[in-house]
Amino acid sequence: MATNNEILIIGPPGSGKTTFLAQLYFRLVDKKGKLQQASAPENIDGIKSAYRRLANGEETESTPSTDNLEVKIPVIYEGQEFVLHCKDYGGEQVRDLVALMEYDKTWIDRAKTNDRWILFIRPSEIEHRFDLSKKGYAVKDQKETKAPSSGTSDQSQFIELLQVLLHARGTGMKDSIDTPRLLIALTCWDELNTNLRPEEILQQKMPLFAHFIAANWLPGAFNIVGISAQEFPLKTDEARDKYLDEMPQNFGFLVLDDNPKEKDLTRLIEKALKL
Ligand SMILES: Nc1nc2c(ncn2[C@@H]2O[C@H](COP(=O)(O)OP(=O)(O)OP(=O)(O)O)[C@@H](O)[C@H]2O)c(=O)[nH]1
Ligand SMILES: [Mg+2]
Repeated sequence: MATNNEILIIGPPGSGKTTFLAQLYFRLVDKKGKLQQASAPENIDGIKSAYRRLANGEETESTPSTDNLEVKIPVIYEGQEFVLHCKDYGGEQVRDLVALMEYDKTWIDRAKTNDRWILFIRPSEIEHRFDLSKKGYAVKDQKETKAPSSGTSDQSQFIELLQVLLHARGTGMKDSIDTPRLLIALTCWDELNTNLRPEEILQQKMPLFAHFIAANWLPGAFNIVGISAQEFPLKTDEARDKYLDEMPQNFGFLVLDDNPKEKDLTRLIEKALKL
């Protein structure tokens, strides 16, 4: 089946979508990475404010849930020119897909027209699963045994999210999935302080989800990478000054098989295109 180059970034609130898109834009404009801006952007409504904020050393603001903004940038990659087309939307929409188990036309279109999905998961925010091998039956703590407030665990919510989107797209799960290609991006990697590889972190934090992916996607149709688009939190004056002085485009890295600290953030898009 032919696979188009349309990319859908899927991520719940606070998973780092807007920060990544703004940092990506800095890199494209700089023209030092694998993907480079080819001509003036057609539309960057989705990242204008984040771009400005980062340039001032400030964090991005949460995108309002009703926002659906365009990011359309003509780029050149391996000698070929095409328009990189992504959307920035409020992550609340993704949360609602799972909570309400329903989708509107916007999400049907998104699921159908994009053959390459990048799923943003922020592992530092994934709640720890209950590990019987470390606990045993004897220790029973009332606080710990009460049901999580969200009902189902974080990892089952990510499974449900992919099931909802596959349903919206009309992709069955009887046969292994070839398209949509799936790139799982573990975001805010700096928060993990780890030397483990992305697939090891996914296995450790979300074993059920990792199993779901391996069982349903063809081996070459998915991949797992780490990303830190911002490189460190911008919570202190010192951190903000560093961003101001050294410029946002000098921060951020990817954790890839061929480079555990790849500074070229445009390679996240390359990874999605090469799947
Ligand atoms: N430490 C660290 N923080 C990050 C990184 N990327 C984003 N953040 C922070 O994470 C928070 C959420 O980032 P956003 O880019 O706004 O997330 P979003 O997915 O667009 O969220 P919504 O717009 O609410 O859907 C912000 O406070 C960012 O500063 C990173 O690489 N490292
Ligand atoms: Mg956002």
